[in-house]
Amino acid sequence: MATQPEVGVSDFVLLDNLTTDKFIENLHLRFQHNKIYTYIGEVLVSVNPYKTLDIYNMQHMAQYRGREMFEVPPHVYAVADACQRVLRQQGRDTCVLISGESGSGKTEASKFIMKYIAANTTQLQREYIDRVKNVLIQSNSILETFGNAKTNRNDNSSRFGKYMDIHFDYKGDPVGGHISNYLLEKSRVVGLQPGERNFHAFYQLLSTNNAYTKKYGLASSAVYKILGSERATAQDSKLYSLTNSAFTALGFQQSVLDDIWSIVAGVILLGELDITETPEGEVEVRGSVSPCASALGVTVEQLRTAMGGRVLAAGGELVSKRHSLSDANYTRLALAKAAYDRLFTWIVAQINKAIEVPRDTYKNTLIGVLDIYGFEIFDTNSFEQFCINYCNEKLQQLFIELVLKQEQEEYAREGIQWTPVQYFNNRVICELVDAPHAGIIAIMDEAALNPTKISDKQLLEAMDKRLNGHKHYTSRQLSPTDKKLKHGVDFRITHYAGDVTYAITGFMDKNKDSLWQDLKRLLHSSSNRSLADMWPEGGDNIQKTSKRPPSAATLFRSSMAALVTGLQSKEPFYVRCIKPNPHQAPNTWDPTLVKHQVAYLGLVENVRVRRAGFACRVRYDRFLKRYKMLSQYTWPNFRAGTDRDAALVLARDLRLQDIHYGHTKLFIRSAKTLHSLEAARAELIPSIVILLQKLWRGTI
Ligand code: AOV
Ligand code: MG
Repeated sequence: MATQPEVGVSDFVLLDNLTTDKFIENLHLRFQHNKIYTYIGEVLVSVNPYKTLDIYNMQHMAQYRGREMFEVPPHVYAVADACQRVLRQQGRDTCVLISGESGSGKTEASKFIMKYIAANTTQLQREYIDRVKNVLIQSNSILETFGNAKTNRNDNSSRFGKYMDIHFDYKGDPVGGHISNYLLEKSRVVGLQPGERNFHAFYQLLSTNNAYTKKYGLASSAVYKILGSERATAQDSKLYSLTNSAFTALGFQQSVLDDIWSIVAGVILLGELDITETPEGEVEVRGSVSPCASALGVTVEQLRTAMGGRVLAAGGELVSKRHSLSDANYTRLALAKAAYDRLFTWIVAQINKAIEVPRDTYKNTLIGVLDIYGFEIFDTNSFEQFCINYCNEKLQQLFIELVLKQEQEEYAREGIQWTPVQYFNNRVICELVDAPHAGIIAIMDEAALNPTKISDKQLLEAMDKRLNGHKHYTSRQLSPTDKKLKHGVDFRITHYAGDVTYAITGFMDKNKDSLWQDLKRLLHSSSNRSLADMWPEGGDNIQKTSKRPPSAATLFRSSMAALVTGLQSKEPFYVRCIKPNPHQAPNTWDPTLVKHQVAYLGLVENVRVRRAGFACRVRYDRFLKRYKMLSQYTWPNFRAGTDRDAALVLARDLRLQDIHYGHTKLFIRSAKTLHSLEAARAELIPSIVILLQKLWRGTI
């Protein structure tokens, strides 16, 4: 592999006359030759091939083991190896940030990274390490079953955000991990866009005749409302058994599996409940009441009561309130969404129990892999897309801060000659969404707290008033001539990755995200032990006045802030994924689509910063400590000046090329120079050791 001729340049830094067109030309040329990976320094650009390439087997893995990134052709394995090397050699936490729009290959990249890490362990395998490796890999298939769905952009689209920490022991072997999940798109449970599917789990359950379909009277050939027009496929049936074996491998008991699949069946059946109104104005629940109640582990009576009305605690008294027909239907769907959403989070928690290790058993080093839903523009964009796209803004902001901004600031601080590279900083868009008291989330929360019920339309009016004049926000009220926006319904955010029009309908409700206490009590009372366990607050005293929980957007904002803080403390590696065409087709290149992504990901700016940048920067004292033995002028000590003077003498003696001297640090332009220094050091060290031993023994 390493001997194959290179196609184009394998690192964009080496491009002559850098322009966006030249950049894309190189990317395209390589794509045509199935070279889907190219570097910008240590940043990996990856183009989704939409076909199986023979570049991921064990031999390929072996080629990357312990090799510097520039020694071998670009590959996602090289990134994984670099991560592990930083961790092993420097004892530093690392993370891989994978970004790109929906369908660009993020989840696949994250899986290759995990696969590589799991395979790349030391020789002496211990049983529990094998178990951890297995769990890391297997957990993916469970998460995808319950958290992925077919969308119009991607047949296996992640509908949740995932950040996985893998913990390592002192030998650098994985000993455990932790998964954090972010905001599952639960509205999908009860509402699909045309051509899309619900979560894979539903179809997998229906794809075979199994104990659950039999028990709850479900049939693969039947049409179920929440599943849209899609049916289970042969692939679903294959995946159903894979999911179950993954559960078993993770140590889930059969009784827990029964609980899980029963909840999935219960959610399907909630979709089938037929709620009507009697001539007396009472709500009547018909249809699949009995199997639905059975699947959720409650009685028919309990289910009917929960749909028919609710009990409120008002001024110390309990008051019953009957539901209207629309309230009852709202309740039914809210219950389905909440039950599924909790199920997902609970499964993640159980997986974590299976892989978590006490802190004192690992060396406190870890690799984090972030695979989050990509930037989305659908025909209709709602609250979920708003959160997903905000999340992508935050990640882009992190990239800008760490790759584009800090690098340039450091050159300025160190007095290095430098022509600043212009780039678009999306901070202004992050603030449009999350600024305290002024951003969209704050305005939504204020509306949610208002004692009188605020409608979606009123929320939009409040946003228009407060955000009037913001360069990245508009609505029909603010731009009356913009016919693409529906008056009183739509608003548009000019995201870093493009304009997205959001329909305000449902924002208030989805943000409040409240579930009536009755429903929590219902689920907590379930004979399905796992389901009851998922809803501990259902056991609270109804009289207890609990504080209103934070809104969905506020929770999401806080979890994003915590995520970003966690990532900032680690040594980051980046994978920037590109989608070559919108049809999920192999060998197809859509120049406009690619150009758009290259532009918004800031890849050309990235090359400019990198090109003017340096492979290595190191404090003078550290540089000397490591390399002073390479020159007679600095070994064993340099007494004729400062550390900076010493470094200068050392670099001249070794004839190092393209070294720049900052105020406190030395900058080495090329990775090759760094490598040659390391090689020379490695060669000298044995003779120095012998020398020192002789000195100790007094033989010289
Ligand atoms: P995403 O994670 O970026 O989208 P995926 O990783 O799910 O995208 O990739 C989408 C599909 O592209 C996969 O199901 C594969 O069929 C194909 N694919 C991606 N990478 C490769 C590869 N390296 N080799 C072969 N096929 C690949 V989303 O989750 O929608 O943002 O929310
Ligand atoms: Mg994904």
